[in-house]
Amino acid sequence: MTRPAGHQVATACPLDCPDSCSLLVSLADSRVVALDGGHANPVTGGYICGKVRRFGERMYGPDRLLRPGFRLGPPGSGEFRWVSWEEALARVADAMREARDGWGPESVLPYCYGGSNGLLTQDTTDARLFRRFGASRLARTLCASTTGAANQAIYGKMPSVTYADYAHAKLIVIWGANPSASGIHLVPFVREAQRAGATLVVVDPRATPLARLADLHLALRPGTDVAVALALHRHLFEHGLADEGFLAAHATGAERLRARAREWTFERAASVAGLEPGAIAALAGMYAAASPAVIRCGWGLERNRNGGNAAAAILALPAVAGKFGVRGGGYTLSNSGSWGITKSWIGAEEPPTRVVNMNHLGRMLTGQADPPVKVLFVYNCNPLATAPHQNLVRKGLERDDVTTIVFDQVMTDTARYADVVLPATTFLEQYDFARAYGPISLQMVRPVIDAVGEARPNVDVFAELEERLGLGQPDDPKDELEMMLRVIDGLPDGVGDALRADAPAAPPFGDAPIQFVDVFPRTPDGKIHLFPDDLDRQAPLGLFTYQPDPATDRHPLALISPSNEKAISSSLYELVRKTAALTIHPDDAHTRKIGEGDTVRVFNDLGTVTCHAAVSPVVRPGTVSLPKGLWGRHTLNGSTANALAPDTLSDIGAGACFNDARVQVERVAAAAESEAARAAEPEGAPAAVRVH
Ligand SMILES: Nc1nc2c(c(=O)[nH]1)N[C@H]1C(S)=C(S)[C@@H](COP(=O)(O)OP(=O)(O)OC[C@H]3O[C@@H](n4cnc5c(=O)[nH]c(N)nc54)[C@H](O)[C@@H]3O)O[C@H]1N2
Ligand SMILES: Nc1nc2c(c(=O)[nH]1)N[C@H]1C(S)=C(S)[C@@H](COP(=O)(O)OP(=O)(O)OC[C@H]3O[C@@H](n4cnc5c(=O)[nH]c(N)nc54)[C@H](O)[C@@H]3O)O[C@H]1N2
Ligand code: SF4
Ligand SMILES: [Mo]
Repeated sequence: MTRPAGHQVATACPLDCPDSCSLLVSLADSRVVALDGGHANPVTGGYICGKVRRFGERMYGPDRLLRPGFRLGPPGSGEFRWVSWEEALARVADAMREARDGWGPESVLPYCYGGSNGLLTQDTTDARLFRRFGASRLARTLCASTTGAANQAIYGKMPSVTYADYAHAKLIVIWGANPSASGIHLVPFVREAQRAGATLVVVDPRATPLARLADLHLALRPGTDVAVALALHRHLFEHGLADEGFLAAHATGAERLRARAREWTFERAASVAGLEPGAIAALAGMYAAASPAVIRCGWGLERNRNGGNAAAAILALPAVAGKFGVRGGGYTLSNSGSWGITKSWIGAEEPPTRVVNMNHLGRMLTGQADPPVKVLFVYNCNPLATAPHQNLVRKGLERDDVTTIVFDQVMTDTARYADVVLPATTFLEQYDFARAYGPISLQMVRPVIDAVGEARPNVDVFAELEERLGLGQPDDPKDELEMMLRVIDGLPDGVGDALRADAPAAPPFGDAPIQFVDVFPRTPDGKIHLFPDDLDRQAPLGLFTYQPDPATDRHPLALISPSNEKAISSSLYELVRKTAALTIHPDDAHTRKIGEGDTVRVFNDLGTVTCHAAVSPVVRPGTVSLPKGLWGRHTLNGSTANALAPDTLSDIGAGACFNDARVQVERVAAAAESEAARAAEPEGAPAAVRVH
């Protein structure tokens, strides 16, 4: 491989991806010219994804925010007058003060999510500022709230099987996850297990790359996983295949789970899920027989009305079937909790202010909130592209009596609506800590170049705002470096020492724990809770229940919007220039006279997306798919899947329901005409920012 001249610097990738790769960044003339995989985190194995290889294009690209700005044109215009940080922060502080004086501090709503998943760029000086100010609190529910609630209640988020141990499994079930896009370093271990004779099962409405390599693919209807999982439980319990000894010693609630599973015969589950009963029976037989057997529980299955029950029923399987206690046996969900990090470094108590579910941003901005939102402070997030009910969010962002601040690295769809934009550094220009949530690894992220333009790190900007608002305290860490040291001091014993010595840090149980050998449930009594009362109370119909498919004659198709290999949520999608396509099964396309490449209208009562069609049996009939994280520029009408996604909440954990949309699809123009439409589009992005 030829490498560009110059030298390489080691760092790590803190983006919201489970893998947290070790990186080697090649520099020439103090500019990033290439990114590649390192070996410090062994799972990285010297290679990284294609999208982060392109990170330099994002850093130096035309969408990069270089200076603070005040919006000139109407909301959404993206026209800004560039100002100094002094002017910008003075205006932000004034807006926050005015909101507090007129409406109370809860009229300020901070809004942040996965932008940078590191430990420094979120929940440090930002949290300190908003807590001391008394702003509204945000329930971070766009992702993992549903699976997280189930995992917390059942296992206390026990650390789970890490990637390398998949090589030891005899049966691998990939359930509602697509690691070929969303966590690529798992795939080689799955392949290694297959080569050693392991059986692979994929449960997914789409024929993902791994589904195509699987021994069994259950292409179920979205939102029906709970039915399939309960049918597996029924089989285990009714045929003497449940590990009664293990359950008696380590679990509570098995009888109540068994009672709820009783009605879920293979036939009933199959009719709900749109599968053959024999396919579910085949999985049941394989799962009961194989050990080590591991389930990779993903996040695709959580984003619907039944997502919490689905996650709970799936997570309960290894307990009931007795799959723990061996290397390569058990389950994998997020491993971010492995470290037991308490974020003691925030240095301010959380006030008892109102909690806003981030899925309800549109409602908060357009409804009768009391107090109303007067300042919306968006950072680490691009809600116009990533929150549900996009049209309501857009309407909210159009309000002229709210000061919207967007602190980001690039001119996102959301930033175009901001009154004030603030330019943020990327992970190649700032310190951070990259905490993996697939593998168990924690690494230092170092600035490898100076900040581009006038971009500044989150830690510094929030600390300065705190000073301006008179909320600073003498021993506060005031900048990135001070905060970084405070974070290192606040990490569990030994972890900080390893990071200081520039060594990979591991928790006391190592980076490849065996469940029920090295790690145990972190519930108060150390047991598995198969039927937590709290979950039973939360779920509208109770725990281990199924709420029927909401499809109607008007909107008969289920729309899902999973992650794809080109972006991390909406981040890096700006580098993609093509119009997006809706994937639709040939049967559904045929009845609608839709051909490959046609322009189609995808719609429901919440919105409409106009884009191209990709006719393919990759999705099951009755299900259509659009990528998650698209920008307005990727469709023909500026709306994305999020315009069709309801802002209803999942059954458990009040999580997002992106995969619970029901839509109709119509042909608008044939492929030839849509070619013409494509040609008429400006090449690349619309001129995003006009400089004055
Ligand atoms: N339709 C649909 N929508 C979805 C999903 C889905 O499945 N379908 N999935 C959801 C999921 S899983 C998630 S996690 C969310 C993610 O949704 P978001 O949290 O909105 O994540 P991103 O789209 O990556 O946007 C993050 C933004 O933060 C900025 N950023 C990154 N680092 C920093 C930093 O250090 N400082 C500052 N100030 N800004 C920074 C980036 O430039 C980027 O614009 O999207 C959800 N949206
Ligand atoms: N390249 C890339 N990597 C990413 C991300 C990204 O956007 N791009 N996002 C990151 C983030 S924030 C997250 S949370 C993770 C998410 O990573 P994953 O867990 O892989 O989640 P998704 O990609 O949302 O969906 C995974 C699969 O679930 C399927 N699915 C949809 N609905 C259902 C259902 O009802 N049941 C079942 N069984 N399957 C269903 C989809 O078809 C898809 O193949 O990936 C992270 N990694
Ligand atoms: S996005 Fe994921 S796969 Fe890509 S470099 Fe970052 S951690 Fe690695
Ligand atoms: Mo996510």
